[in-house]
Amino acid sequence: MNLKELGFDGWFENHTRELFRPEMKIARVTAVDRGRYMVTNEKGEIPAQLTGKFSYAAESSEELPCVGDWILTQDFDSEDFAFIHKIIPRKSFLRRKSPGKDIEFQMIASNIDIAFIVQSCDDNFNVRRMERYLVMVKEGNIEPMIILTKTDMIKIDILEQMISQVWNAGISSKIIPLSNISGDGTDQIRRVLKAGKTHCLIGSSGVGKTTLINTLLGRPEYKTKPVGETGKGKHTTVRRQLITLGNGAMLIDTPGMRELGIMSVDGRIDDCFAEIKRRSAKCRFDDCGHTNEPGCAVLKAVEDGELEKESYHNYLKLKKESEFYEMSYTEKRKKDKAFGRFIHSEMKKRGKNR
Ligand SMILES: Nc1nc2c(ncn2[C@@H]2O[C@H](COP(=O)(O)OP(=O)(O)OP(=O)(O)O)[C@@H](O)[C@H]2O)c(=O)[nH]1
Ligand SMILES: [Mg+2]
Ligand SMILES: [Zn+2]
Repeated sequence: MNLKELGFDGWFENHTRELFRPEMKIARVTAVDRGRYMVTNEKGEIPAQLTGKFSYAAESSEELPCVGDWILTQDFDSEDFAFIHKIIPRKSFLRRKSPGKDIEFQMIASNIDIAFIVQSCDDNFNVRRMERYLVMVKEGNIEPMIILTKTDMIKIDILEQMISQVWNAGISSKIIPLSNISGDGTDQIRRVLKAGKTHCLIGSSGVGKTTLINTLLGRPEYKTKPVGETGKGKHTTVRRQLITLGNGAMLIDTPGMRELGIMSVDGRIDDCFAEIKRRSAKCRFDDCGHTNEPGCAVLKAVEDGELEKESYHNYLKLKKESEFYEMSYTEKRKKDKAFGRFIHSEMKKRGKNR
C-alpha cells in the first residue's frame, strides 16, 4: 500500500518537509490500545512505541499520537518494530474534554474527512446529544453526516418523525437511515465512502458501529455485542483502529462514548447552530449573547416560534459549559507554561554551575 492510498496528500507533504530527516520513515497510526501503537508504512503494519524523549516532552494527552495521525518513525534493529519520533501536524481532529474533572483535551482520532454521528432508532435517539456531537465534529474541521441505525425496529412513520425532529433543530447534515439486519441504507453509505479518504464512526455504545463495519466488509471480522445482551454501559469495542475497506476507503471504529464534554477553544459553537448564527446577524449589538439583550433577533425568533426553543436552550447550555471549561483550560495552560519556563531556567542555571 502506498502512502497516497493511505491518505497522504499534498497538505501533509508540505507539513512534513521541515520535520523530515533521511533516517526517518513516514507512517500512519492505525491502532491505539492503551499506550500501544500499530503503525502502517509502505511495507505494512508493524507495532511501534514512543521514544523516551517523546513521552517525556508530551505535556498533555493531546500531544500523544492518536489513530489517524501521520508520524515520523525510525526502525528499531530490523524493520518489524519502530520508534515514533514526531507527529506530523493534524489536518483535522476529533477531541473531547477528558472525562471527569480534568481540564484537558483527549484526542479520539485525527485526519478525518467525514465523521458519521451514529444514533440508533430507540431510546438512544436524542437531538440534543446530536448537537453536542456536531459541535465536536465541526470544531475539528470535519464534515459531519448522521446515521440512524436499527430502522428495522420501528415503523416508517416513526422514522420520518425522527428525521423531521433533526431538521426542525436546524441540522442540515446528510441523514442516512440504516438497518444492519435488512441491509437497507448500506448502499447509500457505500456511495459516501471514497478510496483514499478517512471516515470515522462515533456514537454511544451499542448503536451498531462495529456491526456496520462487519456489514461493509461482508464478514463478521470484528467483535460486536451479542444479540439480546443488555448490560448497558459495557463497551464492546475497546480499541480505536483504522480499517481499510475493499474499495480503498478507510474507516475508524471507536468505542462508544459515555461522556462528551464540550470545550470549544475559540468559541466556534455558533458555527454549529446555523440558524442561530444566521439570525444573530440582525441583533442590535455585535457581541449579543442572545439571552436578554434588547434588539436580539435570536430571542425574537424564539418568541415568534421560528426557532426551536429546545435547540436554543441547548445552544446556551453548550456555550456556557464550554466557556466554563475554556476559562479553566486557558488558566491551566498558562500555569503549565510558566512551570515549564521555570524548569528550563533552573536546568540552565544548574548546567552553568557545574
Ligand atoms: N435490530 C438491529 N440490531 C442491530 C443493528 N445494528 C446493530 N445491532 C445490534 O446492536 C448490538 C450492538 O452492536 P455493536 O456493533 O456491537 O455496537 P457498537 O456501536 O460497536 O458498540 P460499542 O463497541 O460498545 O461502542 C449488537 O447486538 C448488534 O447485533 C440494526 O441495524 N438493527
Ligand atoms: Mg463497537
Ligand atoms: Zn442576539
